[in-house]
Amino acid sequence: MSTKLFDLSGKTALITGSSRGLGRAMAEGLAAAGAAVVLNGVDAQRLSDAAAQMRAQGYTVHESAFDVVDEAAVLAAFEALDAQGIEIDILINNAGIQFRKPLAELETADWRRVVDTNLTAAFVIGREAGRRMLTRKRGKIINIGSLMSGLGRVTVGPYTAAKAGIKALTQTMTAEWAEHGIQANAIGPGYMLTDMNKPLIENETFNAWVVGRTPARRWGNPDELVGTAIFLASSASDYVSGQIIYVDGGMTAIL
Ligand code: GCO
Repeated sequence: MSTKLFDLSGKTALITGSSRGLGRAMAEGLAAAGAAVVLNGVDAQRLSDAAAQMRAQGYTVHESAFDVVDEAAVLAAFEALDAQGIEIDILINNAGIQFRKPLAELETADWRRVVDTNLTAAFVIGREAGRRMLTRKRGKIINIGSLMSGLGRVTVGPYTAAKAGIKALTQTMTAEWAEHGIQANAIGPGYMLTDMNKPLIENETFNAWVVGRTPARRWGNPDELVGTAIFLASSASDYVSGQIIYVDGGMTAIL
């Protein structure tokens, strides 16, 4: 019984921003659990390389190269999936960027770029996937939030506003779609060893702060999100909606 609960065989998952980092780790994890995956990224070559590596592991992998902030490209990508008969059962809204600057120095254009990429895109892609899931009366949506979905930090204002919005968008998806068989939840990764965080990891003072502030006394590895992603993508979570699960070494649990 237990293993079947987490079996994703016969399901197809679209993971945005999945040619590297957290998205790639989750794509590998869902594929290992039996899902076919649709990889997404803006860099077609990097996407193709990632797809080839995953196919070499025996996984079923489709590629969909589009920039998540380009609404026309998103619509075209979903129409292409429709035309290929590829139904998205699981959506992971993972793609995101970071831009660190104090609010008083921040240009509005930079604010908009981060919010558009990290929040508005999750709405647009969530709407397109959700419309199709509603016709089938089933679907799983996993929005990737952050520690910043509930906590603030200096210099990451637009990222924080967007990730707090991700938590709220997840709750609205739940309010409107749970009765139609769609479960929408969020994952809040802690400080993970990713390219986006490279400047922080290499900063001795920041690194010491993360290690001291995190009960687990270490940064997280991207593959440590996989278990939570499989849980939220599988029938094991059919009565879980609108939640955010922090995978953060305990950081949000303590002062
Ligand atoms: C930062 C980091 C964080 C982490 C992550 C934490 O500058 O503080 O980029 O935002 O990346 O989002 O959940």
